[in-house]
Amino acid sequence: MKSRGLFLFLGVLFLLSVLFSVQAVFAADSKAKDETPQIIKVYVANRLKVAELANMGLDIAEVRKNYVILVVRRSDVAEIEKRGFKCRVVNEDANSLLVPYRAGSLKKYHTYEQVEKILKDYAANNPDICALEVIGKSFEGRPIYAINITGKASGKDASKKPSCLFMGLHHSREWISAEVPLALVVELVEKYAKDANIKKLVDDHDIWIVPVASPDGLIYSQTKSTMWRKNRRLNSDKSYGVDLNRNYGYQWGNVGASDYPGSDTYHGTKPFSEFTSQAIKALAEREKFRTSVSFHSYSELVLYPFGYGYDIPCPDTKLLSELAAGMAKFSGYTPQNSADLYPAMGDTDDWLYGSNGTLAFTIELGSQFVPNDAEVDKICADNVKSCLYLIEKSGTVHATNHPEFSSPTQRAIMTYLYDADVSKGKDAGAKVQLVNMLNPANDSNGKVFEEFMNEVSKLDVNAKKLLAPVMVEVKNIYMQNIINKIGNTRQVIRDVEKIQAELQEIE
Ligand code: 0X9
Ligand code: ZN
Repeated sequence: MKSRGLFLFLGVLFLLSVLFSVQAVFAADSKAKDETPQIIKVYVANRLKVAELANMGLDIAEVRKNYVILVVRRSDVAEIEKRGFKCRVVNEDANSLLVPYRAGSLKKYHTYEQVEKILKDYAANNPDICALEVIGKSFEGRPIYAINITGKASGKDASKKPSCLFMGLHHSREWISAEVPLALVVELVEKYAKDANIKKLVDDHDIWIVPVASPDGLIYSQTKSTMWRKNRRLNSDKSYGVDLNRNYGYQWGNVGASDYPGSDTYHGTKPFSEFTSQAIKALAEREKFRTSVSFHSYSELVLYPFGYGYDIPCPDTKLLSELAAGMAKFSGYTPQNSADLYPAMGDTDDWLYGSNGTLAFTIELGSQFVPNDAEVDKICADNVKSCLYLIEKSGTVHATNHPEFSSPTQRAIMTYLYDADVSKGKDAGAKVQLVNMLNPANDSNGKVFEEFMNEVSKLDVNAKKLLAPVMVEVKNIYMQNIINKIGNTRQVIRDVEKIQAELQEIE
């Protein structure tokens, strides 16, 4: 009797455990389905609707006149519909789009290891014009390579030549974005000895090329999850990845970017939290690039800054749009302002341009994330021509705020004016920086003050109004110095009078 009871008990236990595990399998299955990236079409009436989607932290692949294409999880669809958008699923399993790669087609695409070997071979075989540098390591510890191509034979000092930067693969699934910079390396090195035009471009410019900014991302997309966008950082909530094109430090924030680690546009814990953006930052601050291109896919666009908000005032808009149009001629792409695609904070170009005076562009290659083999050569050839055009232009044009053509004071004023105008001074950093520069404790001979007042005198009344709080603060510091008998009192009084005169003019 006792043993029958025991059997019954064990039997029930067994049945229960089977039931639970079946349920667990179903739960895991539907969770996996929820996580499967889908491609959806969402209808939009105007650009504010596009911005609304971007602000939800969604991954926008394509923007058309009255609809956008998004890569989303199933759970996102309900959220989008709740806000009144009309959605249509285009593809239930976006990863299936790239199945051909595993099946052996898409042979045109290089793996990270192949890119690494090509760069090493070129550097080893062409030491007169190539040098390979490891500019950083990825989260999983892989080298991030930059190849520097410049003709040392010409005898010119490379540090004085106009420098240009070309980058690929900030986003994992955008494989074509590594192919174009790689094709540029091949073009420059292979034709150096045969083509007088190429020789001149290489001799006269300091060219830097980073074909794979996110090695872990490329490997993960090619071997595990083809639609993966972000890098492979393990976030604190156990989710993976930071969107590298939201992690740069000029106007870093949550417009068109997300605070939520699971989002496809997660901007990271702070500006430059990622090894890739840190590596590009260090390289850019050292090399002071005049021009740059960051390749992405897709949409056949040549984008130019600013991208963090609509209609941001920018002193170089005309030059940027002319250069974008010049590049686009070779590919038939559309030149346009970045934010007009959708506003997004923390991209590579805004930082390169805003903080470094680099005329920075994003080229969205092709008309799908991974174009077919048959399209690759033409995309590369056309866009290599755009790069050659930009390299040539780098010697003759420059951004207003490029460090070789502007002083720290001019740049601090410019940064402050943008900030005061756009974020209405919410971010006090630029103001603190400017006031500090003008503080006699840091400006003992008054040179910064002199230059500052000279710049102020050239500005229009609106800009002067924006600068008034800085002038008032500096005036107060000077008054304190007079009271405390710090510095040359007569000179300080004269300076206070100068500020007073400007302030009166504004009133
Ligand atoms: O969203 C991005 O990072 C880029 N597009 S992609 O489909 N390759 O992801 C475009 C960034 C353009 N910059 C801004 N809109 N600020
Ligand atoms: Zn991209």
